Amino acid sequence: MNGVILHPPRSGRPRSCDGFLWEAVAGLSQPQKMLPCKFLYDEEGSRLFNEICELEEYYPTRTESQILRDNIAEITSLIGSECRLVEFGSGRSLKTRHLLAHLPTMAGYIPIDISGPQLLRSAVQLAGEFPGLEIDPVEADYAEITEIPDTKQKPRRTVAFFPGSTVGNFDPVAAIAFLRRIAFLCGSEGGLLIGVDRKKPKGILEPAYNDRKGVTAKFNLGILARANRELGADFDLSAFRHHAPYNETHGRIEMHLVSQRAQTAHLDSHAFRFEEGEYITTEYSYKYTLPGFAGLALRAGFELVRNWEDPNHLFSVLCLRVRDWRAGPKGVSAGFNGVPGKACEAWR
Ligand code: AVI
Repeated sequence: MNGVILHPPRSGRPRSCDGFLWEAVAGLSQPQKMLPCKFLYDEEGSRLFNEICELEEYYPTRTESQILRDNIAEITSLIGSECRLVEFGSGRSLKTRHLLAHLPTMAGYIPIDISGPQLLRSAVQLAGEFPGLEIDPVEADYAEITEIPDTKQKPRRTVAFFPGSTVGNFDPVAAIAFLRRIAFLCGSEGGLLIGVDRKKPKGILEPAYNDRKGVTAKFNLGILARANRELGADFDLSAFRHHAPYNETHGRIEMHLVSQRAQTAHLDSHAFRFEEGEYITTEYSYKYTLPGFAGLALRAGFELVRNWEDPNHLFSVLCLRVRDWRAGPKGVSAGFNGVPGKACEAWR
């Protein structure tokens, strides 16, 4: 097959930014003030996150890429031919290139990302690099996706790709619900290739989220700048400081914005009072042991097929197989856009 098959980005609704105001108000009204991490990723936030991925202290990106490179033959043979590859939170699709270059034949590639401009740029670039590959980008909050576009060629199976340990940004209960959604969307014969950051000493974790150049700090403070710009809030950015400690009890990095003095910030008609030292939680990044994550995946309807890791056990790439897609995520099966399991039946 020759020629570029690039569809214009579809806009999957609802888009998370539609709810920024009420989610920010709801989050800041809780006893422990919080802002959902998805709002860190506007265009500037996505750019800063790309910069984070290249920092010396931030080991996950390069470690995962190396694992993919070192094991690409086995990984792609487990995925097999004629698959529809769906990437949740595709960003620049950098790691995906290893897969696309080695997968024998594919039904299509469906990148899903919340940042429209980045999604389009990256899809156009990929279309140039992989002529003949059907690319069907979806601009959406991947956590809320309820259907996957059909590809022209009927896929033998659907495989989800969820790299970067982004699953760690969900709390474990939400992670199970999200993986269930993936199992449901992929259907029987479906698979999941997922990157998972492993539990490790604080001495490695904390520098990764508190880098010397201050890029992560800028990324974190960006959520307040965005609230000021888009919602008319009046956060004083110089009066908040980035801090990201590892909480060993919960096995997670917590990104905080710590108020440097007693102050009040206004958003819409609401006033939010901060004491000195009080903080807003902007992100959790959970770390897992291998049995811990395999157990979580099992509860979501997946079974572990294979684990690849680096020699220092910093990071894992797991291949999982759908064993129960029927459970479905709460709230999706009833309102699914089409008949639940319709596509799956066709692959039997
Ligand atoms: C996107 N996600 C997997 C990153 C992480 O490591 O949790 C987000 C991040 N936040 C600060 N640095 C990186």
